[in-house]
Amino acid sequence: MTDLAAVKAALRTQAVETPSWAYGNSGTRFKVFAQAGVPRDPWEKLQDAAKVHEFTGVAPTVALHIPWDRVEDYAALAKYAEERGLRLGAINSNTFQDDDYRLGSICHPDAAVRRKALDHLLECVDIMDATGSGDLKLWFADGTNYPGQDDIRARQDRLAEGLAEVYERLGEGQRMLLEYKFFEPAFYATDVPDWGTAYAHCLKLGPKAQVVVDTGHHAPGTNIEFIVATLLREGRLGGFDFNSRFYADDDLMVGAADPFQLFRIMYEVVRGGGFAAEAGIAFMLDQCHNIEAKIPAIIRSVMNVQEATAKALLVDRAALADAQVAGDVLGANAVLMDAYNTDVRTLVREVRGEMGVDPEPLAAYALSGWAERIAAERVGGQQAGWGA
Ligand code: PSV
Ligand code: MN
Ligand code: MN
Repeated sequence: MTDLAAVKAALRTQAVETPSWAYGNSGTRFKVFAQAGVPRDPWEKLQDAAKVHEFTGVAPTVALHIPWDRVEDYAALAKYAEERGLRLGAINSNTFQDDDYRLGSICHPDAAVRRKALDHLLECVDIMDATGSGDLKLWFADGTNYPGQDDIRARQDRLAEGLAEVYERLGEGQRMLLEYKFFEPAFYATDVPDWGTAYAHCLKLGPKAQVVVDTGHHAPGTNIEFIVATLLREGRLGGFDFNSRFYADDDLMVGAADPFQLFRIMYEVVRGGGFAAEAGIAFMLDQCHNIEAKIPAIIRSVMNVQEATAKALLVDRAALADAQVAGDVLGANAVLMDAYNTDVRTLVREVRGEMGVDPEPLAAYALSGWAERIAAERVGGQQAGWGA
């Protein structure tokens, strides 16, 4: 039997980080459909993030992306967040948008370009100092399009050298979260294509270097929960970039394409002790809402993570262990499926009520008038920056 009070208590401690870029306009390389009321600057993104937190109760931090969220005074931005019940979360670097990065950033064959990229990463750590953020999130677009284009091994050496310099700069309570992605924008060889490569670099760097699992960055059929279990077991799972994919890096709402996969991932998190605050796992969204309304889509995503977590917490671990030890294949599978097939919507409504949050976040948001207000007040919304 699962202890329902304990499940609810755990759910009340949940924290999902929303990405600043999800609040802005985004699209594909074919078209960016501008929406009314989207934020015009990082301050307005925080206003919207505060609404997501207000109506869900479990989205207290916001990830920034530099330079998309560049401001004069980052301490002031952190204070602005605090005044709205938020904190600034991971600082995401951007070494992929300048012309200089055509052949890569910290793996580039030219030392001058590598220096430029590294200076940007170091600047991101300066920003972390000002905002109080604990995580530097690194995703590199580096790679090659053709066999022979550059030396695969030399690029790994440059990567290791660059990461080591950034690692050295990290202060007390700061971490480096290294993201991997199997392809795109490079199509022949990506320099950090998989968790093994990310893990190998992190292992060399030290304990402040951790792997981040973006759920959209794997080949079809990849068993992501196995990766999660393995990284957790090795003490190297730094966090998640949650989203859904049907084909490539779709960045659709988490839990939309495959809620069962999200449940399986969350089960391994719970199983591996990763849900406890002390584990320090960052549960971030990395999404773009191209055609749907942004704030409701982010609220829905947070709810999807919450529901998957509730189901994962509901797994009767003792019964599962008994069935596993007994070699009861069908019985063990049934225990897991029982939890997955449980309708947890009433449970999470109750949890919200206990937290002083409206049990129906989407309806409450719709009634709040915020969407109408920002549509009237904000003219000329900002593009997320990541338009493709
Ligand atoms: C690009 O693939 C990407 O989607 C990565 O997942 C990053 O986390 C994100 O952009 C923001 O830089
Ligand atoms: Mn990501
Ligand atoms: Mn991505």
